Amino acid sequence: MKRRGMAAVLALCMLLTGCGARRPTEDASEEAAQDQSILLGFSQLGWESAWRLANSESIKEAAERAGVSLMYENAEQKQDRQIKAIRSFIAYQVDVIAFSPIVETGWDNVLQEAKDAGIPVLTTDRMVETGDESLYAGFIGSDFYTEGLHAGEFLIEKARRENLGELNIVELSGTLDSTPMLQRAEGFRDAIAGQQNLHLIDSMSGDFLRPKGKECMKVLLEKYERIDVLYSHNDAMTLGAIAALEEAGLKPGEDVIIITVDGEQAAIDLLKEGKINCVIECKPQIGDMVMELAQKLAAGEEIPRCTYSEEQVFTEYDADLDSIPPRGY
Ligand code: GZL
Ligand code: ZN
Repeated sequence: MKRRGMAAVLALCMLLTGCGARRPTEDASEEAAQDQSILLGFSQLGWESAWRLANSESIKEAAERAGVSLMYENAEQKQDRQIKAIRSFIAYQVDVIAFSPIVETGWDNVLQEAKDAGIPVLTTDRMVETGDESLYAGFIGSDFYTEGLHAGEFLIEKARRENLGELNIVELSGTLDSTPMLQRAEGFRDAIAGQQNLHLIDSMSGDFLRPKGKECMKVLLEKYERIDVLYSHNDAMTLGAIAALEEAGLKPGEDVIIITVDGEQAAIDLLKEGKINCVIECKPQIGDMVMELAQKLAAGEEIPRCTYSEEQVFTEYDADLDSIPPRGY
């Protein structure tokens, strides 16, 4: 394993001063064990939703389980703080860097610095847009485009089953320029493209935040005579939007069809109550896969360019909604 800067200096001091006299047998095995464990620098983008909190917990618990030493930084929704965190990981000479990029662009310089320092980088949950694919080793997370497709497919299915006519659709999108926002938008639009009766009349960004989801829904309700469908990029914004709908005297799930992504417990509960019509699962618990891939990278092994989570869709037409196990987030 690569010696870290500070750790190496400390070890040298101990050797020179003789302090921390080493008990050869015990320490040797500890030393060996220590050498097996890698040091992973992880930059988390923030704490904007229950999904994110569960994702953070998954990373920390998985590191514990895998015996991976974790340097964990939460950037609290600021890209420049993620860049600073990555720079500190480089200075500390971690074995691997993993991060969840809040937006897709603006990473080339710091990723080039990691590459120059010989530290492999894993993107988790969200992707980076870069002209130089060698700047990161691989991605682990969800296939957001397919999530968007599934949202559109559900709406087409519902319109067909219930013989619905013209439908006005509004979209609450996630953080602009983030992979889930870009791909959930594209997948949905591709799915409904050929349907003459489905009209996407507006899209506003609620930045994946519950209060902004409510604000945007209020604006949309004032702006349009009739809204038949809400497609929301995450459950946090959906919960805010439902509050706005009910304050306006509308019945979510009936007056307005609601399709949402993430699969938080709160959304599943509202699906059972008939206030949401479709919940597209997006798995936050990817920690174990992150650790497995990080250990491979630390050992100099290749990893797949893309590792996608297996995800499902829950709809009002499912026979056994009550059998959905607790979501854990
Ligand atoms: C998706 C993740 C998104 C969630 C939101 O993988 O990046 O960010 O859908 C979260 O809840 O804010
Ligand atoms: Zn599909």
